[in-house]
Amino acid sequence: MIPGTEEEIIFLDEVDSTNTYVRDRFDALSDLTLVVADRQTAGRGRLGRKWLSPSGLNFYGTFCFRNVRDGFHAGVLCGVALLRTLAEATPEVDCYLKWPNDVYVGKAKLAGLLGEGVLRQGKIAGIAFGIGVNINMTPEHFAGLDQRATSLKIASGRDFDVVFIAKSLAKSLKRCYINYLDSFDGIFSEWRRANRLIGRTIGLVSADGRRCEGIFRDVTETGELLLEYARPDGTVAVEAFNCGDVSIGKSSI
Ligand code: BT5
Repeated sequence: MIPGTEEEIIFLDEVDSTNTYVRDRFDALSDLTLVVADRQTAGRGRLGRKWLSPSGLNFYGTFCFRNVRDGFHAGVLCGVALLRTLAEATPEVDCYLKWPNDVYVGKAKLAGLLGEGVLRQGKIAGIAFGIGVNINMTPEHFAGLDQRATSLKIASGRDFDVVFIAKSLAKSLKRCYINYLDSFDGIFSEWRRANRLIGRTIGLVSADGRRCEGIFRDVTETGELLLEYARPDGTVAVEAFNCGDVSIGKSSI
């Protein structure tokens, strides 16, 4: 898609996963197309986890990226576009990014993002970047979930139009993308500032299952989390992690 033209959005009633839809039809989709579904029968998170995707309540959508540098850049674009959309729709709700790609309100998860590479002839041809935002869910919908979650409705006491949010997000993403074509720095700075846990004590479970607690020092320009922690011998280490699950320290938020 050429920046400046109308955003392309495909609305589906039901799909297994909008990420799968974009990956399967990648060759036929133009750049920055957004695929949105009313419900997903196999919505997924990272590492094979499930994403609750009931009908008529939430936003489930995936952007097709053909020309970004990598999944991290796509994540920065989607994270900033989503935060700008949320700030416009609900200025009273204080949202922030939790590394690598979640959106939180206080200590509860409002949205999750999932980027997946699309391979052609063994090479990454593009990125399918999925976003799930809890919009009109109520606390009963989260019963049984293994972590705290929230929705725009719970956080604000109001109902929202999911299609309106989808259209705003597509517009917002396009604006971010135009900035991105100019330079990555501005959009990266905005993304970094939104990572509110920087400077605070966090727990981290790394991809290989190691558990560390320490201070979240910063994010690098390639998306790694820099964690400062004490080794068993008392010396201090600063290590870069490129994936993992962050938990919020008791007094961090
Ligand atoms: C994520 O994974 O947070 C990425 C979620 C991406 C979902 C979108 S929806 C559109 C697109 N199509 C897909 O199939 N996926 C994407 P992760 O960090 O692994 O978090 C998953 C965990 O979040 C689960 O194990 C639950 O604990 C929790 N969870 C599941 N559903 C939730 C929901 N609706 N709201 C909040 N937390 C949820």
